[in-house]
Amino acid sequence: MNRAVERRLDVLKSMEMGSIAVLFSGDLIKRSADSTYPFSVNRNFFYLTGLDEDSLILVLLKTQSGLKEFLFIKDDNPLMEKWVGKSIKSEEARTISGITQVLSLSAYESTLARTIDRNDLIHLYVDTERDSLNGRMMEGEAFGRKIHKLYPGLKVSNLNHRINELRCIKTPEEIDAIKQAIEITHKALENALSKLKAGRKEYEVVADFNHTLALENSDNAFDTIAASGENACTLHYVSNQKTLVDGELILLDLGATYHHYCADISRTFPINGKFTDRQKTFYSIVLEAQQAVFKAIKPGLSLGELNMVVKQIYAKSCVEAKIIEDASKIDTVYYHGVSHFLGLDTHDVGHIEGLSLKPGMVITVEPGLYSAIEGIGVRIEDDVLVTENGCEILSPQILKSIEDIENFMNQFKA
Ligand SMILES: [Mn+2]
Repeated sequence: MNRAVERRLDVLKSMEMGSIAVLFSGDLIKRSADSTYPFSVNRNFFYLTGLDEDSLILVLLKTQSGLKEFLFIKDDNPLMEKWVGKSIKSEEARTISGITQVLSLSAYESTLARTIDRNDLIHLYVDTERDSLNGRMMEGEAFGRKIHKLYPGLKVSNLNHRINELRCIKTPEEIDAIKQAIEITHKALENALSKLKAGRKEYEVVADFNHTLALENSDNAFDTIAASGENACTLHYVSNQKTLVDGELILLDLGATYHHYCADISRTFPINGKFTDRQKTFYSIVLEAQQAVFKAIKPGLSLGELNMVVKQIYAKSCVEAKIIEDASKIDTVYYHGVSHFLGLDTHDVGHIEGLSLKPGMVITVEPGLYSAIEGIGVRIEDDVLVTENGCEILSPQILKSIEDIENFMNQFKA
């Protein structure tokens, strides 16, 4: 069965009897004059339909007479077709989503009003989330407020949590898509690395990475971080303006996408192709921490517990290497978590209170070590699938050992 069909059935099962859910793919957002920002589909909508187009609406209905699904798509517009091309047609939308009832957007408001009236509904579900109380309202929330005013008896609830729970566990197809994204990242990273040398700019490294992505018809999963020297101590450094200096390291945190699924990889390379002893010390400690986390991962653990594994290693190794004076100073050289979920979003859904690792979850493992005093920052990040007994590393092909990195870079030395 089409995965999107299964997912909608899961959502419908979780809905109360006498309820309707309305979800939006999202609109084109105006940038300036007649230009808009590139369209980015609402990931939950995409997850439930497989459709990637603006202005689509999904309606799920659960009543005593059964479960129903409707999809509303844009009306044919011959003039717009001449300018921007065709929008999705019913047959295609039906095939991709598995929704049989595909209707025209112009019928949406009347269909919705009639559906609410005729079925004596008591629940409306929307999909919305908030980062702050004053943040911009999502379409789902605005819609929920509007309908609640028109139908005060209708109780409005949020489906976001339920959909996010589903998204946490990846299907084999999703894992495969993440692997594809990782492979594109691998190729692009090696292209960038083959041209890495002192005197070039951080943004040129990004350009080399993006060149391969463009050839693979892929996008950046997030703004690439190309942080050389002390810039690596700024976790999300994305200005990428500095000239690369002989003897310094460059930290690259980057990822490609494949069918909206993201890769998220970090590597740290010596700009001249050879690590100094001190750089090797930093690198080896981070690698040791990463290996320890790989070994620790199993169902039932929390991301917080994985982070403790890193700190335990650092408490010993960083003091021995005199990176910090004592273990109480760890937070000055390591100030982020070791893992986040990965999927349709780079920082994927799953940060749900009390949620522990389960087979089928995909997470990053990315310990880092950043000494502003020494001007050295190292981060090593791979993507892993949580399995029944442990984990499978999804990015094993990406250069990582000191030896492999130096050998690879040596080939390109003039
Ligand atoms: Mn990451």
